Amino acid sequence: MPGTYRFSFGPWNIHEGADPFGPPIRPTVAFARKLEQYRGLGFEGVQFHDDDAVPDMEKLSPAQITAQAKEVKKVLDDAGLVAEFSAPRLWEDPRGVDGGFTSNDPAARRWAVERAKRCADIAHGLGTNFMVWWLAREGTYIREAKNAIEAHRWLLESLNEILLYDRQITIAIEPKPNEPMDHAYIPTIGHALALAAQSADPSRVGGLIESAHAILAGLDPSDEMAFALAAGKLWSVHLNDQNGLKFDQDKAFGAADLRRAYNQVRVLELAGYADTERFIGLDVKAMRTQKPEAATRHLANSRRFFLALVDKHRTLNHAAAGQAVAQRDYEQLEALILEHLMGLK
Ligand code: XUL
Ligand code: MN
Repeated sequence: MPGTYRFSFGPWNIHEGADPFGPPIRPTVAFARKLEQYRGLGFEGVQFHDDDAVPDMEKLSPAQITAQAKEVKKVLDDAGLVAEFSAPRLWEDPRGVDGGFTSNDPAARRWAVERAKRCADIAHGLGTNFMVWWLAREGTYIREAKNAIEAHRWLLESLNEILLYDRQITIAIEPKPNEPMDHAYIPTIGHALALAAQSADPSRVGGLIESAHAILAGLDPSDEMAFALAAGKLWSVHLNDQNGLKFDQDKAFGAADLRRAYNQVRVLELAGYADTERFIGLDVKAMRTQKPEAATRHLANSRRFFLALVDKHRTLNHAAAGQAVAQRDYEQLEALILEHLMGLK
């Protein structure tokens, strides 16, 4: 029996449509209302930033933070949902303006590590051991602003401090090469896994690959995934799509390049990812022009396109494909794939 996939998204994937040149164009949807929509859209996993779960966390004690996270867990249980991960949102706090873990200001670095500890507490309160680190502002607008050697060492020290603080927590690093910073540290999965290997407990540090982030680094997402999969380190994915080297678009999965999407599905199928219980996260955003009443369709559509491509992979004539590979007849292989994707045969 081929495995079945589990899907997740984050509350930020139902959003107001603001961009750097214009205000929100859709009303804010309350968190509780978002949760109500998960099951209907075909999702069971909820991705959290720490302050999605505990909005006032900066004003609360560690005990109060954990208590609030546990309350959210009850809401999830009642809705038949599970938390996939908690991620420290360092980039929206004034102290994280120049990065947290790699800030030149020692007070900001200390704050970032303490915040990540609370994020780990929140993960446990929500019922998961899993954290994701998207290193939003760990980098620079101009290279001369930081000593990058020192900054990478601070990043490793911060990672180690969290691993030692919490012996249960596992951390997936979500690499991205730019935006909001011009030059982001840890731009690819190779960088992320190198950092993992140097850490105090390499077995508890892995990666999350987002399609758009790989494309922004000029790389193919399926090969980035394969690199992590070969090392047993692909612990989640953020599938979406991206039209070339622009701002991070978070388009619906497959919307820009269907064959590139197919290859991401193929590599996950080859790895038996569906049997790992890990989630297929869809980090997709509705277009700004989308009216409020249909601003969740990008999520259901991305899931549907993913499953349609799974079906394409499973119904491919694998014998014919294998024969073409054996004969090094890649024209034949390519025709086979394209005809199958287009439904010609
Ligand atoms: C940013 C991004 C984030 C992370 C979670 O590009 O992808 O939403 O996935 O912090
Ligand atoms: Mn993401």
